[in-house]
Amino acid sequence: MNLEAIRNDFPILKTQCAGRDIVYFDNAATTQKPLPVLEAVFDYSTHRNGNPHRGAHPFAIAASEAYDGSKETVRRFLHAKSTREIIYTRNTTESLNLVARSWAETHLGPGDKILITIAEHHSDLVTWQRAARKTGAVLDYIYVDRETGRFLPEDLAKIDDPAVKLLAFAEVSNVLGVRFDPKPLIARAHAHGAVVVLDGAQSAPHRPVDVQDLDCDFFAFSGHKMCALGGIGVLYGKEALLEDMEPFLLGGDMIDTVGEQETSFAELPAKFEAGTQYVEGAVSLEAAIRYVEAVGWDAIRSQEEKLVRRTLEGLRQIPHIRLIGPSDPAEKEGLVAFNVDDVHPHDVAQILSAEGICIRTGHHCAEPLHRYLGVGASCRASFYFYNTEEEVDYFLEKLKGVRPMMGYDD
Ligand code: 7TS
Repeated sequence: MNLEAIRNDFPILKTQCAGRDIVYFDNAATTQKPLPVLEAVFDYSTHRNGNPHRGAHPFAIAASEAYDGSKETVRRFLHAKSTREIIYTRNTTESLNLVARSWAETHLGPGDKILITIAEHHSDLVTWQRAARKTGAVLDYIYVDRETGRFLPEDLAKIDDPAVKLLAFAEVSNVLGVRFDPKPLIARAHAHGAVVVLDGAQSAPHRPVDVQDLDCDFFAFSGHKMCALGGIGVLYGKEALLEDMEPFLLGGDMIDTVGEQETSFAELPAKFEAGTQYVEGAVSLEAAIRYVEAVGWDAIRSQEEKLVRRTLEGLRQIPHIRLIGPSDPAEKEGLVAFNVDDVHPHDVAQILSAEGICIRTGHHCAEPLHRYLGVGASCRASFYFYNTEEEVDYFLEKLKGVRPMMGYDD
């Protein structure tokens, strides 16, 4: 991997801050966009912009081709059977809401259980709370070991309960950094016919996905976390399930025929894509997938592993650092959350920000997990393939200065 050439594709990384190139370690929140992605959108907007699936003029046709063509790239990226199974949404959150509204709220009832984990992002948690409340189903949790971040084995047995009709979890936790191998859990849930929803927000940008091999029923991810523009996300769903679901949004482009009282819906995937589609987002996602694939999954993985290893080794040598989740680099996927004793995470972030380092603080939309771990908030450094070991060293050096700056002398 030619890191210098890659970084040249991301002009934003050259932003000057505190006398140097900015250090962007907030990639789990959103990644930066490379020139080929921005150029693809510019090219579409300057030469081909139209409203897809409407009209016979050249721009409407070009827009339809751009939109539908990008779906084929996403299908290939996910290894889905058909583009009928690929629905564009705004982001992971909307994808999960679609499943909650259009599947869970119409297929579950009293006596049923929804099983999620304590490590979920709010978008994979609050959604199921409402589905449970509306249907009378019970929402239950798989808890994690506070040291290793791994699911408690005794809680995994909950999956085998035939009352569990829906299992939802994130493949990679945005706080613990742990990857939960989804395949065995999916097989276990399928043994009694439960539907499995995978939140791929933190996994799809970093490792190849094969929804057929995983055999998950739904898979959600966000384009903006993998170099695409904000506002484009994906929901993959097995065709038979999607066929059996009511659309979540109603309006133009998702209909077959409309009468005064009754409407029949369009075929998949249009049934779930009401209104004028976000073609610019679709174009950006296609370009982003091509970009990330050209960098290569092995290169991405090895760069992120290097960065995580160096960070964890460095943190170990700084007194008063408390890691969130496992400390073994082999157990971490591209992000490290931590706290500095006696210093509020917001102060840590502000001190680092003044040095040109962007990290995230707060509960990272995982409030129940933070409460379970007994911490109010945490700091998080999250990496992507364009980050460097030099940036990690700079971050560690500045982090060392945080407690002294707050008046502690050890
Ligand atoms: N699921 C996980 C595991 C996430 O990390 C996030 C976003 C989402 C779902 C929601 O994604 P969205 O694109 O719909 O917002 N996580 C974060 C984060 O960790 N910091 O900012 C957003």
